[in-house]
Amino acid sequence: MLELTAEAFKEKITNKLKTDRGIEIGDASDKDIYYVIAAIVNEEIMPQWYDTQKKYEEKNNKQIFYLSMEFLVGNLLQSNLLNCGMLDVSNQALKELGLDPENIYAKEHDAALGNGGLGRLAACFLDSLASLNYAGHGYGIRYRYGLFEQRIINGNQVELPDYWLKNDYPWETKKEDEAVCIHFHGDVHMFKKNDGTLEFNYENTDKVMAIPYDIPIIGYENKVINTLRLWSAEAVYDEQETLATENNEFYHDLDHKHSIEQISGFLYPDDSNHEGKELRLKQQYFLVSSSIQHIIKNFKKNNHTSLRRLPEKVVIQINDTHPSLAIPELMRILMDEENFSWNAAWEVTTKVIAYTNHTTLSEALETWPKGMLEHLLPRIYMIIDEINERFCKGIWYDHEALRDTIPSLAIIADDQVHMARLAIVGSFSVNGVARIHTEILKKQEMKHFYNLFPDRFNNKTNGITHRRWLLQANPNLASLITDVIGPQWIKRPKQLISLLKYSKDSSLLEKFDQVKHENKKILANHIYERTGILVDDQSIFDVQIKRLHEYKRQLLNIFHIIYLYNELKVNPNQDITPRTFIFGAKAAPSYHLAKEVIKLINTVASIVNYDPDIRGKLKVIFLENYNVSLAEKIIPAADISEQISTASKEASGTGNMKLMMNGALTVGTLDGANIEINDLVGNQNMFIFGLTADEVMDYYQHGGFDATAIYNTDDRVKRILDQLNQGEFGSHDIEFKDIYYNILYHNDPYFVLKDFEPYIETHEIVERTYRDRLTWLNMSVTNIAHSGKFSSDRTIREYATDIWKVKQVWG
Ligand code: NBY
Repeated sequence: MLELTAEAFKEKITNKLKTDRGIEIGDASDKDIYYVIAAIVNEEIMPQWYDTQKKYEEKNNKQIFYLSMEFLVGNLLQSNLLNCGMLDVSNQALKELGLDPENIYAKEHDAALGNGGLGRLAACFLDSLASLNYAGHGYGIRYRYGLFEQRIINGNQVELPDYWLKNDYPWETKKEDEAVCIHFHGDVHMFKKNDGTLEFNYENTDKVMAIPYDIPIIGYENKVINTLRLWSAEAVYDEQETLATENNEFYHDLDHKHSIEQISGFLYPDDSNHEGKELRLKQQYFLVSSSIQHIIKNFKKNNHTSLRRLPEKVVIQINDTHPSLAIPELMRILMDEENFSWNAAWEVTTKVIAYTNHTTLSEALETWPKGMLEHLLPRIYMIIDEINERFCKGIWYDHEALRDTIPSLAIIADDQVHMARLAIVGSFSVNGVARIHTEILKKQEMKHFYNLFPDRFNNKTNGITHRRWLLQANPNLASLITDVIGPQWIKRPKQLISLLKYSKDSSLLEKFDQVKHENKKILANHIYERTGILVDDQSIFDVQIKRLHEYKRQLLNIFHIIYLYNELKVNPNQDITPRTFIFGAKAAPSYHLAKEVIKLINTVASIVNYDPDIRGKLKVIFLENYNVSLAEKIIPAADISEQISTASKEASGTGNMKLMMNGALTVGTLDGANIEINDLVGNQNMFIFGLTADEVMDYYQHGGFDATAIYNTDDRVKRILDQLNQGEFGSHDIEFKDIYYNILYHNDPYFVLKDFEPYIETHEIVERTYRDRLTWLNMSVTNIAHSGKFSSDRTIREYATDIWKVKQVWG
């Protein structure tokens, strides 16, 4: 396909418009063009998709199944074009047709089937798996509604449903023939068989069909096409006869159908606060049961041997505990359907399942009320109960020293089922997502488990696909890099390190500066189109884009802005480099304090942006509906990357990696992967401030610090908090009192005041450094040079070698 010319591509577009949509190019809308280009891609890859699957079957190597409740894939047309080698020709053809490629690609509705980092990580991993030609597939849920669309109305977040399937989604293929049946509720009967073993039957279950929709995952220029399989819930139709009966029953059936379809109805919009909602538990079991049934069916089709050999052919990585019912579900199938003994089933299960942990925040650790699980999934509950019993007995008899800790290790305790404990006990690998995070798991949160199973624990520092986040999102930077060091970095991102040789070459640094400036102009235009606000493209673009959470401390950022504003009001002639603060953040709909912070950012923006006294030196932009597509626009234009979580709280972060790779400099705490960025680039190439994780944990152990003392001694802090409390930033004086109270009366649980001073001081250094253009550009290029380590290709290779024990399939 590489030899396809723009001329030929144009011809394909015009022909397809006629044959697929019955129109001439002159009458085609951008959407029509979008659909025909997607069709051209599909035509190219469908045979490759088939060939890849055939090869996998022939080779019959071990395959990886990545189970995740979330895949935040975003837009696919552009990355699909890129990966199958047609992006340049498509861009050129569209331009020759007088069309703007950006506009065409933007016609796709982002698939937002995820909340944040965890979901986007899953999508980056799929891209790397295919690009490195590993036989690895994703299994998820085809939510009819993705993550809500955010509108800002009067400064407040308002949530709208994201009906992303409103128009045809060109990337999915429904595979009705491969549907499987899932059972909920019902009665479990136990029989003793002649050989003395037990048999379990279930009756009166509620049945739900899981229909798969497959999405191709295209490897980069290697003709490998893997699969993302998303399951959709449908009612089971043996109901033909009931449909003809009385009206009431008909409506009852419709109700029933509707409630079943709800299982894949929407994505839960919480990224950190586990809520024990039954529908979510149904979703989890729905994903797990349909995926495992399919995996086993496939194994049987390709291997005429015992399922005891499943671990030779299958590894299942569970993305957090959300799919941890995979453990009892695999046990159930092996024992109840395949006649395995408990021990034989356990042996297989614990060799197949591997678990990734993404958080140590206690409020995010999943537990389910035991009664709820027992009612919804009676047989699964029995199995968990037995896993628990055997596990606890094992500790009691084999680890006397740990007897006292049993209540904190038991899978079922306090009438709750603790999913992380289940996941650790039932898997062969437990990994954290950055070095510090894994160390905290081992030494603190999961230390007793670590003592029991030291070999299970390992670290896999996260990564991002450099194809989407550099090659596609920042084509000008990518081609400048290629001009300087050649194109090898695209397949071997670690080779970005060769840029270091040039990081002091001032004429080259100028070119990097020009690219950044071009990107800033593009973003400034976009901001103007979306908000009507003019931002100065010569100002420092200071960016914080991520979910809104107290621990991520957007509040610290806005306090800094208020501080700068207060200073400028006193001294409008202050000689500062103008700054544009850019935010993108969604808050969980029920997270009151997070929504207050969004309101505060927007309120401060509405004051600062229109205050003539400060002469445009500060601008605050909150871009609504932050999503993957918007990230692709903001990241290439960022000068500063705000990674300012309370140390120990951010497991890894991945936005930090994307921004670094695009030449932004990090202002950050020693948390998550910031530490590993710092190891590479050194203190002289980033702006580190604030408490360390050890200090934070020390404070927690000793009851925190005295927030009021800081309020009483630091005038800058006092002024800001009083402004909030006295309604200076609001039409009603109650507006920001909750933030005020949370800091002063709940003792500032995320250490905003404690880190305020070092943060302000660090930003003063940032500003001085920014003025020293060559130093700044040298730092920026140094960051890009070291960013290759954070390609998800490196991460996936590590998973493949250390956890999955799989090799690349060919090539
Ligand atoms: O996973 C994030 C971590 O906060 C971040 O530090 C890390 O880089 C990233 C990838 O490892 N966690 C995250 O995004 N979590 C969620 O989105 C999430 C979603 C749902 C639920 C919990 C967490 N839930 O309980 O429903």
